[in-house]
Amino acid sequence: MRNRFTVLIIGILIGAALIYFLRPNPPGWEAAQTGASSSIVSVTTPTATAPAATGAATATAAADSTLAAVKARGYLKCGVSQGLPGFSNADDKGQWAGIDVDTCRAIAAAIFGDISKIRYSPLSAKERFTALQSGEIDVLTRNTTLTLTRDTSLGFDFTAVNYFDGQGFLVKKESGITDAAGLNGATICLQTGTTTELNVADYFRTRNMTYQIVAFDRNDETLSAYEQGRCDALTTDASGLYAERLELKDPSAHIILPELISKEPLAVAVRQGDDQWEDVVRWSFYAMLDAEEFGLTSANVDDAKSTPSPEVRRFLGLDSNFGSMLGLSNDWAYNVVKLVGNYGEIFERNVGKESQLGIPRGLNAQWKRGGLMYGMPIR
Ligand SMILES: N[C@@H](CCC(=O)N[C@@H](CS)C(=O)NCC(=O)O)C(=O)O
Repeated sequence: MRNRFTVLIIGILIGAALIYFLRPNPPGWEAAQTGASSSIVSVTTPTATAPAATGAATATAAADSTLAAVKARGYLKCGVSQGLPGFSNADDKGQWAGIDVDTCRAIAAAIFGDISKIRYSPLSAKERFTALQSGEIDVLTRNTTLTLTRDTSLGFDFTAVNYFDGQGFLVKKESGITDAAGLNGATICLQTGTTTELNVADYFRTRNMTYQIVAFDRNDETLSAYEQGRCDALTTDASGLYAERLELKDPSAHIILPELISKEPLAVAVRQGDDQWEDVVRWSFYAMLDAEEFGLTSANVDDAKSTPSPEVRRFLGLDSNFGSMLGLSNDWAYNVVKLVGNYGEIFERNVGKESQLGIPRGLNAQWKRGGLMYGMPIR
């Protein structure tokens, strides 16, 4: 009887222990979970109200902030092309110019009030994405088309579209080809690592046209292959075709076909997960769009400081603290306009009527003039 009672007691104790240890949330589970999530929050979200963070976590948070890193380094690192007139191109003295270069300068103007504080990394189409992923550059301002795949699978976020484009074809006049239908059976030169190959495949297949691709890693190789007659047509963004044509021995011997076969919204990319940096990059560009809408230019922005217009005064940082909301000084937008100009200015001098490319504003006109350029409200 006593033995049976002892066995029963031991059995009850073992059962209770099993129930306790095998329950879904074992001891220490809650503490471990809380600890893990709070340390992630404190590392990636360095706000004044974040949960008590350790010194180490705070240091990591500061290092993770691209804006803090750029300020501490003293210059901005922009990824640009290896040479595409109108977008990013260096002259003999190594001076960069182009609409992408000015987009990069706008960010440096907003941060430092100084557009010399920039290092440019010339990147091929293939190299550009790893350069951004690895941290070699802070921002990619390199005629890069915003697509769902690039947005979701590369670890990037696209900020603003700085040029709305579409893909076209360049052919020799003597070929007698005057439209894309005339390309049936053609050999087409293009650059690898670009959106162009898939667009060509889609376009030709849906029209039951045959074609052959000749692809190169570098732009100069692609262009010389076209010039040497290794292909019947060169394809890329229409803006690129205007630029490439100028590099040929006799530009007037080549025509751009009328069809655009795709949408190529060229946008500025940053690494995903740094919202503050994304904001700085996006609003630096919007400042140029808003300036154009306000009629502010690099030449008149100083006079505008005496304007009674409340929205212009806020834009210039006279009666606002938008700069500190972005982690910048309150004259950030003034510096963008003063040192770089408004969007119309950068368009015309780089790719528009004041440039050799002579591209009309088209889709890149202000929304009030039938285009797609729409500055988000700075208020
Ligand atoms: N927008 C397209 C094409 C971009 C692209 O790389 N285009 C070539 C041909 S215009 C280029 O910029 N080459 C200049 C270079 O590689 O430096 C994309 O994002 O894939």
